[in-house]
Amino acid sequence: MSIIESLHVKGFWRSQDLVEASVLDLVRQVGHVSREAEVLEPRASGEARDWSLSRHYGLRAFPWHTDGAISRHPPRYVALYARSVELGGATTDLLDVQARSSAQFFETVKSCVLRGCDSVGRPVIRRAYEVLEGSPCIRWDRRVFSVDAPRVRRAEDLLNRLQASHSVDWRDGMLIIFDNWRFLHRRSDVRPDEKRTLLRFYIH
Ligand SMILES: O=C(O)CCC(=O)C(=O)O
Ligand SMILES: [Fe+2]
Repeated sequence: MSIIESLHVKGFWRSQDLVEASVLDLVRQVGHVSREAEVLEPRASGEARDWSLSRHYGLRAFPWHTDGAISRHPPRYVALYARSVELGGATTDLLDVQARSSAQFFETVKSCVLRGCDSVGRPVIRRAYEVLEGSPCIRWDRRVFSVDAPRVRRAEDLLNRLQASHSVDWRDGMLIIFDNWRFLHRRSDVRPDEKRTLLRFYIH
């Protein structure tokens, strides 16, 4: 199955033993890459960029979220490449909202309205589910959006009971690409001395 077919059918594609120089070409087969790769490294919250997940969670686990959840048009695909990782280090989990086991969560999310604030404190309201360009798109990020509304809290409770659809044990040279409109993802906690450098591309 080609990368595109795999992403359309399974929403997920992975490969390994790739040299970094080959990654951009692969990622560009999927769509438009909007900016340079971001370098993701674990940081204690006091040392992290504003608005990053590390700023909020530091080395602790990042809970289930989608990337760019606050944006009107979140990136369709996210590619993560392991530039340099330690074996047995933090994992990245993925959750397919279209999986049968996610059905109750997905149904609940469909009617959730998310209220939060952008990076300069302006109020933002977004639907947790909408159809964009003919495809279902979910948004979730409780760092940005409050979980006070009963329906949102219920969705969060259901979410926290679900098992990951995939768990990525990183090795140098691994690349994963996933549909950020269909999958939530999370990171486990990171040891304080753990070296872990991933590259991230947003694909539209
Ligand atoms: O480091 C990871 O495994 C994922 C990081 C992530 O999801 C993020 O920074 O948005
Ligand atoms: Fe993320």
